[in-house]
Amino acid sequence: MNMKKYGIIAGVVILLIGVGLFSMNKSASVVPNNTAPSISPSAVVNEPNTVRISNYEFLQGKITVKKGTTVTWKNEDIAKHTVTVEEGITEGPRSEFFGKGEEYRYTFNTVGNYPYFCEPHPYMKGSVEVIE
Ligand SMILES: [Cu+2]
Repeated sequence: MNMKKYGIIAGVVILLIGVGLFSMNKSASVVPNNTAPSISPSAVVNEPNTVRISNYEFLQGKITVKKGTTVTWKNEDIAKHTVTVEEGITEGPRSEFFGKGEEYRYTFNTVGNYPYFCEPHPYMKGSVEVIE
């Protein structure tokens, strides 16, 4: 190798380092500077003994209430849902289909655990634990 070749190689290496540093700077400047607070779902204030149904989910999936408490399920989805107690449990919530903005209420008068699901979407599950 002669000195000219070394010079070209050195030039290419310097060029590559330069490109590398440039792209590093570029990616660093892409860091979002938008720090405006976004409203997270948990920021929504929940009424007591209320289960919100949103995005095919019982948001307060497990709740514990005292005997005699009326629980309200609020559907915020466009899809219609039900609140249906698991098979084999004689008491418990058994709603009709209810749609967006509609509610279903059930009063729990017996101590126990009440797992429930949504009839058209059985993967939607929740439970109410009723204590003395
Ligand atoms: Cu459903």
